[in-house]
Amino acid sequence: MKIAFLGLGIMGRPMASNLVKAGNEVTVWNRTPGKTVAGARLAATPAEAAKGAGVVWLCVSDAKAVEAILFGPEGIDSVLRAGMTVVDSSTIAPADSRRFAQRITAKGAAFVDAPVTGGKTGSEAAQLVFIVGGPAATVESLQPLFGAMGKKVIYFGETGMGQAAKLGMNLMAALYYEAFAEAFTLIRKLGVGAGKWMELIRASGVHSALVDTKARMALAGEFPPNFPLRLMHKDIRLMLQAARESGAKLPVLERLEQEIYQQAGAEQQNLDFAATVLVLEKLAGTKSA
Ligand code: NA7
Repeated sequence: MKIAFLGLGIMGRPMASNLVKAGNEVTVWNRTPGKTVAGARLAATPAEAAKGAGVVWLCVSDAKAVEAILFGPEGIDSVLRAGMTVVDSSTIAPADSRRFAQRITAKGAAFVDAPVTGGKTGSEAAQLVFIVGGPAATVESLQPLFGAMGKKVIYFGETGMGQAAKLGMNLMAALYYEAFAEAFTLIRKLGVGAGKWMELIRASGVHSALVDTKARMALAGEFPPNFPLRLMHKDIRLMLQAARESGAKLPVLERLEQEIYQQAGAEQQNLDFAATVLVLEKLAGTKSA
């Protein structure tokens, strides 16, 4: 299969690499030059990468980036043709996804929203979970490519529904981690040994894979980005926007955004979102390990 992969960030680069390893003919492009993928051809523009491809896969920061790649001066718009499929694995607002899909389908091409969960480690190990919306037959035709990059595909129906489901899941991740981070801050103030306390957490019903991974970061005081804080903040803004538009009330998330994410320093933006514990530690006058 001829595939164009656009966006070689933390998530995109290993995804493109796994498509190459599965035997696909892959052409890659990244806004900032210098990033490559072994076995893939490198293109100078999104349009050049997409020319002649059956599938164009995107994984970039936000809706502005997606829009630039699709419809900007060097965007794929000029080479779109009937039979082509555009898949977007960026996390953006469901409404933006639907807006982009309309313009792409007007040209006879198909659009699928397929945000992912699994972070850097999941992407590198081809263990991503794809959270998908779009035409069922098109989604079905993508199964071999999903299989090359991930372990599971969950289909949520029409365009934008993958994004909607992803926002709900990330909302839980943000709040769930915050529950850990506040408890962690408190027990350390109370003089409980954090390592010992984790023994209790792992033996109890509040244990989870997410807490386990992030707790290791908090205990070490090191936060290598599996999912960067700046991108979780972007997603929280998307959740709050979706809540306003749909009439949902998310009072705890609103406070998390204002009191934690807005307070994180510039030096924390590229760390994993587990670094939000540093904001709590600053407020409490404690310090990470
Ligand atoms: P990263 O590692 O921050 O990578 C972001 C990618 O998006 C990277 O390739 C950027 O190119 C690209 N980007 C950002 N803005 C633009 C614009 N305006 N035009 C073109 N390309 C752009 O993010 P992740 O890989 O962790 O995450 C990607 C998505 O998956 C995101 O939506 C997450 O929430 C989930 P650069 O190298 O900076 O030139």
